[in-house]
Amino acid sequence: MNYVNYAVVDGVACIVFQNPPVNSLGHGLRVAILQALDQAEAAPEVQVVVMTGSDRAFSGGADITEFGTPKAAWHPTLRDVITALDEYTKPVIAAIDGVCLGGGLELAMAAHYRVATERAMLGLPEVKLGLLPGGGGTQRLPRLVGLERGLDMIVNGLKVEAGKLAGTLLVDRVVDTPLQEAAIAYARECVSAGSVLRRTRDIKIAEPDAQALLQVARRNVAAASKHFPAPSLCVEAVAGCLLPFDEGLKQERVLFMQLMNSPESAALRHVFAAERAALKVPGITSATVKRDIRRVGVIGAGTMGGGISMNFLNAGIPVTLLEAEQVALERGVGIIRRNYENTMKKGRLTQAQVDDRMSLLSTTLKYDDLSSADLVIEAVFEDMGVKENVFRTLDAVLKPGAILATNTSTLDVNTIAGFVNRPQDVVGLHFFSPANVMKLLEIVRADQTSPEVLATSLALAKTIGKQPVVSGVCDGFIGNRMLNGYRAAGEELLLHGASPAQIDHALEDFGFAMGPYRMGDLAGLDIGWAVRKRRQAENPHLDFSSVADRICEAGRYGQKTGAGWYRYETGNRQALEDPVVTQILADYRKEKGIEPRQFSPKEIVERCVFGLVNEGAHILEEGIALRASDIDVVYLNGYGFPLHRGGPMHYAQQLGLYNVVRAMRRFARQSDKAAEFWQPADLLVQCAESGEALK
Ligand code: T1G
Repeated sequence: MNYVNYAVVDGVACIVFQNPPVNSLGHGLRVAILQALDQAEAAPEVQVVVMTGSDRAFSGGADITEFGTPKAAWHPTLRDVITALDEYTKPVIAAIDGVCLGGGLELAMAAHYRVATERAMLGLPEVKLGLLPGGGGTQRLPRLVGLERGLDMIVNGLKVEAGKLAGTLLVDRVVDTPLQEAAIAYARECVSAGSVLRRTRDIKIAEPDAQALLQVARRNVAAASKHFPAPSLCVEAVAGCLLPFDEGLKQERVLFMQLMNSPESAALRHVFAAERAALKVPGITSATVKRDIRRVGVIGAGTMGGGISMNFLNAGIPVTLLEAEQVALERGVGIIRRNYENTMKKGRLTQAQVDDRMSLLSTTLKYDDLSSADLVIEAVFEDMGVKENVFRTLDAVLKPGAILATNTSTLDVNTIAGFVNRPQDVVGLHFFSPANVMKLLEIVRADQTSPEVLATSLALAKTIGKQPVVSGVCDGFIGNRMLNGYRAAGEELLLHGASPAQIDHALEDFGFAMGPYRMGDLAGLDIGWAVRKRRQAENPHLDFSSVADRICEAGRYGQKTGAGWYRYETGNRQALEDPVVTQILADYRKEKGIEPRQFSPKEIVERCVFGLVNEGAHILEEGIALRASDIDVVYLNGYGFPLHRGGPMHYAQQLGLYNVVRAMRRFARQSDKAAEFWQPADLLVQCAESGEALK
């Protein structure tokens, strides 16, 4: 593969990177760049060099897929190429369009001058991968944009438009496209002006109050980055700017390697790859036809219907919202408007934007008004009879090729598809409440869902800013089904002696934003109670009883009733431990003949997380999820699993599946009725014994 295109035009050597899609600086491209630089330096006719990429990317940085493999250290490393630029004897200009990130910007900063298009995006986002710029970025960026701005960009991983960097030494000139022509013209100017080789490393940090700036940064960053070491180490690396340049580089290198080997960076790099892998679905290729979604219908103007509608209005897609009664429609539209106005009050929307979005919303009581919709999503009551009515009516009025989507979270999408004469156009689009905020979108592929409908749903997810994960059909799809495993593990802990507060504290220290019992009190315990009662009625031979029933039977539904697993003082949402609950649990254990015991926070976390992991392994075995990392994407984006842990399946593999299986077998020995609950999934046992990773 030709990683660069090299050409000399009137004394200007042009090196164009050719490593699509984003010119990531893998070994092949690094070799090619260095060879081209050497060739230009040795050519007497070359007076100046221009380096550039594509209009999409100067470079997206070091090749993330090389991390953790020998390739990352193959020479020439990125640092070798940058050192060569430092020692270069002819002017080098970096011509930037598209993204110029991470190692890509570090490469550009080692050039003597930089020109960029207005729209180019420059930044050092390594901190978002749990890293810090490891190619001299912590030493060069502050020299080019100033210490304070450099710190801010590095610690926060900011991407900044080149237009906003004009006037700094980072962007010597903002030019129009075609970029290469402008860059060559600029190069010629440099030559005729006899421009010096302005080496970034020779620029001095000018801020007299540098130490004070760093001290403030240390305090602010430490307070804001509880589970992540990278931001603080970014500050320490930048502090190296006050040392001689090569000393600063050495310090940067030590800190970079420390982060590269950290579990937090492994987790963040896993998530970066996982969120992109989730878009890859067998049978769907770039050739799969995607339908245009220009008009959307939403049925049900309740909380979910309103939130779902907002996603499309935000993307500029008109929505027709349908309800059975006018009063419900007006209430739903009012909620949507109030949501926008609240966002406007926070300064994140202008009045004009609110008006534009509301102007795209129309309402109706008649299904016929949906006949021109390209996609209709129902968010009506979770009852199969109601869904049947809706789908049979939609089947009668929608145009051929329209997509019929259900937002159901518990019902069988294959059954729903069976109500219509076009099951190939039926798909589940499971949004998470609040639907206009939560990023996760479970796309439920029913048996007859066509590849076109699936490909269209995946593309639509990206259009409305959602993170899609494709799920097969089962009770609870991926996320809610795993939640059952998590809850069952918690229930067993309560039964055997743990308190709601002990469980919540252990899981919140692990990194969950909220433990399951504070969460239950917030969401309302009566919702789960109703589902258990429905399931018990549908399956009398099974036991859906829960200690939570006793809490609900006492009229304790959570914050909404002032008491649930905890008690709440009027006007205060602080969860306070309640002796009434302690007594309910003690009575329940006595009834069950269970002698309560102590549980350490470590065992609480293991039981709840391994309960998740085991259910996840079953989901993988059954082909409901396409890959283990999809399960992580679901749990990180929809259920608050701590990001620095990388997701339940990644975390389990970091611990060692052998150790996970061994712990589960210990729990099974200690358990009674739930012994089958702790039976490790076959897939887990296979991987534990073979040492293979979950795929
Ligand atoms: N390395 C390898 N592959 C990359 C990549 C990278 N840096 N960036 C993107 N890709 C792949 C991505 O996986 C996907 O692959 C395809 O390109 C399109 O990406 C030493 C150590 C650049 C803004 O953190 O933020 O430099 O799915 O779907 O929405 O200091 O990708 O097609 O197979 O995201 O247009 C620092 C990470 C690295 C930038 C493009 N750089 N990338 O967004 O497309 S560490 C980053 C992004 C580093 C040095 C350090 C985005 C993007 P596939 P995409 P996009």
